[in-house]
Amino acid sequence: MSPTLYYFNGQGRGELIRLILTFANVKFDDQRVKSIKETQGLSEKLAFGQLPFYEDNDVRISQSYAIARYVAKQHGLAGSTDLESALIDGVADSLWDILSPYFSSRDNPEKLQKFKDETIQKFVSKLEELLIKNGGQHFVGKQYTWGDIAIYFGFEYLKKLGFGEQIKGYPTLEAFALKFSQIPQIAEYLKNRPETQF
Ligand SMILES: N[C@@H](CCC(=O)N[C@@H](CS)C(=O)NCC(=O)O)C(=O)O
Repeated sequence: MSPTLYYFNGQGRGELIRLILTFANVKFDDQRVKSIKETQGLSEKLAFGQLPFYEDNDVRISQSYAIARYVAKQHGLAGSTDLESALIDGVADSLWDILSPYFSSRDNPEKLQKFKDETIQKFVSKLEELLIKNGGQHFVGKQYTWGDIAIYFGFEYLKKLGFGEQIKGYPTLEAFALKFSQIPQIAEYLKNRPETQF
């Protein structure tokens, strides 16, 4: 049986996992649930009562980064040395250093302005620098890793959340994102991905 990823009908904490599985050409059941409670048998399986949740036969994993790292490791996308893996983790962690401040400030106009004017620039300019320093194609090493996929997701997600203007002027990141989106299995996935609210 193919693995199943349970998440809500949105990108949020689930999309990075969907992209890693897609990049690795893994057929998976993309279960987009309306509610945890209303999905029969789901809530008893969740270690922390939250989604995303990944199930592959008797393997059950909660927490988005635990799932992402697990599937990335299975498909050779998590580095080939301990140091490379740590550097990839660092890149991937920066994704939620950008996104968490958005989710905690979106209902507070003053904080949201700070997010727009400072937080985005701070991280995105560093990511542009890091990418250039490593040759412009990948954040760590010479091939795609889940760190690259995390930043691709974050860069595009910021546009979806309405911050397209704030991430203009980073040509290396823009070219990197475009190239990733044109990988055949990713292009196919993006073409068929449902339009969602978040
Ligand atoms: N640290 C967790 C956070 C998971 C999380 O916040 N999940 C939210 C959706 S994005 C959820 O399941 N909310 C429903 C609930 O808490 O009942 C992860 O990365 O997986």
